[in-house]
Amino acid sequence: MTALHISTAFDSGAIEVLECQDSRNIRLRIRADNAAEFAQWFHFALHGAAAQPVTLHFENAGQCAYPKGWEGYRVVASFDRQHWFRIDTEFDGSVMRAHMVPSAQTVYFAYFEPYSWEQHLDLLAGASASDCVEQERLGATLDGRDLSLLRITAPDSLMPLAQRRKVWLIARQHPGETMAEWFVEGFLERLLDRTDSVSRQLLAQCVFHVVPNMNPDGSVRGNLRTNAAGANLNREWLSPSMERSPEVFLVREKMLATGVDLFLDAHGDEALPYNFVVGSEGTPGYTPFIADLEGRFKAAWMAACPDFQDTHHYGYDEPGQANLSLATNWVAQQFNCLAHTIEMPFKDNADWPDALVGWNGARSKKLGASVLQPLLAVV
Ligand code: GEM
Ligand code: ZN
Repeated sequence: MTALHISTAFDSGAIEVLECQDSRNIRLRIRADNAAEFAQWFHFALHGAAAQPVTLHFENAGQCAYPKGWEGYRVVASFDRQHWFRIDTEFDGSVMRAHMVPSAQTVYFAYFEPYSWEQHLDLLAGASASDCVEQERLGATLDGRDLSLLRITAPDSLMPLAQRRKVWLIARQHPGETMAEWFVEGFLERLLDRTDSVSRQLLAQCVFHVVPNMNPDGSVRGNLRTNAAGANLNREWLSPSMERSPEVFLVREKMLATGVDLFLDAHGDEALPYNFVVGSEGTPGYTPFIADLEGRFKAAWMAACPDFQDTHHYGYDEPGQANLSLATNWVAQQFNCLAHTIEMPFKDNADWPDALVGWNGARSKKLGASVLQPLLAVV
């Protein structure tokens, strides 16, 4: 019998091991972000447990950032790091326990299907092969990684560039919300599909600015919610700085240069098992025109994709009460445009559950591809 061992020495690897001798009693703690208190993300490999009954005890689950995120949640596992599935999991309010009998000596576990830095670089490189795409390095993150933007439009469209709608899509301000970058992968695959007439019309009428990963350092470090300096990027939009939040500083500067007609910010939600959006109803500049656009956008998305719904969501900010340090609110106020935060579930879509995988990367990709339809409805 080989000894059990847990490894985290890989992209977004994160867990604290208290005890790993008895496969039934593997005692773990979810560790906090490197420079902030948020704890929820985990990703690790277990070696040596083939054919043994494994129980993982996440002993501090009740003290994590979003304890309600563990209610009805199932841990994600994989043998080949390509196909991820859900395993039996229960949460007693304090400890979360997950059970499986691995069929192989090595098995990976994660909070959600990971999206690695190498996958990110491949996504940028693959998209850049299109003659509709220009890749632009906006600058460096605090750990020295490239912050990259894709500018996408039809080079041969008859519509003058100045008349085309400027559509911005950013994702993964919160690095543990990996579904956001899966969403962008699906969005780009469809947008660059020359056989898709929705895509061709959008590329003729719009200039897209896409940031697939707003938080490279937090992603690689295995943080849930913050960058290398401990900044929650979605609270930095009023006064970003190169010292604490260069990711927001650089993207905001680019937006001010290009202008914004429509903004989407892709996220994941720990507790609500649904796909939904958050609008900018609480901003001072909110108008009936924007409210009408929001309604048309959501109606068109529901018509295009049953995985999207507008019944279960965060509720609405009171008029004038929006926190303008959030991307969606700052952009809506600054550019008087349609702006939405998109939320996907860490759990599953309760309207259309999938017992084997729950919500996952492939379904996030499909949702990302489907958003082209409501974009066409409003641009
Ligand atoms: C959320 S956006 C929160 C918006 N809430 C309301 N009530 N307008 C955040 O940053 O907290 C996005 C996310 O993390 O998923
Ligand atoms: Zn988020």
